[in-house]
Amino acid sequence: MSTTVDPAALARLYADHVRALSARYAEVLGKHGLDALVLHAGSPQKKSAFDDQSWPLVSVPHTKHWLPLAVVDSAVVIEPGKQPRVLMNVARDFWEGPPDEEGDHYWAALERVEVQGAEGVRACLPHAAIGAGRAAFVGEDRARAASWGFVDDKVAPAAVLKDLDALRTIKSAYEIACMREANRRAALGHAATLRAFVEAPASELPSELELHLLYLAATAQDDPETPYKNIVAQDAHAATLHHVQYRKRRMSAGSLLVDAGASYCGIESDITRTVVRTGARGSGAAADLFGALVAGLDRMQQELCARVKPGLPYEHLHNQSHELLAALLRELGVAKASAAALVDSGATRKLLPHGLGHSLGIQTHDVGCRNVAPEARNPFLRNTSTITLGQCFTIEPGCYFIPALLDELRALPIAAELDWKAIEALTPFGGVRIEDNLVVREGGHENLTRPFLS
Ligand SMILES: [Mn+2]
Repeated sequence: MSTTVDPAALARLYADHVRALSARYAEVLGKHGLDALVLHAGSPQKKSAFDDQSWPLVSVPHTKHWLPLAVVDSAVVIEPGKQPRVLMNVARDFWEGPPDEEGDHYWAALERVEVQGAEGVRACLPHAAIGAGRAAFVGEDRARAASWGFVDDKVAPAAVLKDLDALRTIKSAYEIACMREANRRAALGHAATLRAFVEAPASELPSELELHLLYLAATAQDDPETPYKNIVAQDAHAATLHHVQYRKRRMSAGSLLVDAGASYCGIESDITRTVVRTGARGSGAAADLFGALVAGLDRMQQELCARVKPGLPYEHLHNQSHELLAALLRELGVAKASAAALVDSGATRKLLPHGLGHSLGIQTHDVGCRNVAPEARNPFLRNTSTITLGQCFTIEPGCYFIPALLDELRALPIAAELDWKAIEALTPFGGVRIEDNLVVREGGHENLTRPFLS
């Protein structure tokens, strides 16, 4: 796929990224008495012990902090004072070819050494540091670590990993530029998919599978390359938060929820939009009510984004999302109880069971922002950090009609103050989620999604 990123600017940003990351790695190494870190790209994972197929390699995320390196038995070697070295495994048999590399801006800042297999990597490792117990292996293949000479307590030491995770919560200008491009690409997929669904005549509605394939085509991604399995859910399927079992047959399809992203240079986006067919294409008053819910959630999402600023605990924003949802339910006539009662009774949490969002970057659910447990009423919240300059995270409020949770809602005393006719009319549409990707700026934020997708 073509890119709008200027290659010269990207190379400059990348050089700065590597310089800053090298300094921060050097601090972590010093703290733990280490002279070197070996970041392993990964080993193939068998799909089943009973056949010979492996999953596509998902590289150990720590290598992606430097570069996307989805090449089996390659490694990045970090030694303070030396240029970071990529030991690139170029051994090939006649069954498989090399992966397609996007971008060549890496090689002005990193040293590239081509090696043959795991044995070739071993020959290039810092043996003195490994032998003296002053080097650690970062990866999940403990057998490979042993074969490279690492003793047990130098294989993925938890204290080192925790400090490396902390480095990932603040994004460099390079990572933000990549995330912006990942948002631009994902937006192409969302626009194509939502348009195909909303504009189709009733007799030619695309199926979930057709919409999933359309998204892949519009973003030029193969299914295993997407940051996470696309969620493409029509009607009641949208009440399954991670619906990935795409129906091949057409559904009656009043509503469509698409939660899907894209990657650029290993940095990911994660976007959700929900639409409903209304008016002449819709199914009457229920579709119109659901349309009002979608529009209300969209306003609410933008209000929450507007409140993002450094110093605010993310969990406060999460709690505010419940207050705003309660107000919206009252506005739509779905609830008569006070907003405070709807929140305090737990009613809003039956309709919005997941967290407001999560850190984003190398991984869709990136690490380092849940170092303390959330309040008991927010068990699934993945971000309990204090909002900090340079963090990237999602803001993704929703409202769902999940049969099992509606049963629990019906059992609460506050159920008498809900309009169950309206809830029953909305249930066949499944639910709504609206999700953007934000970077925290001085006094506020930059929305990386909205410039490309309303
Ligand atoms: Mn998300």
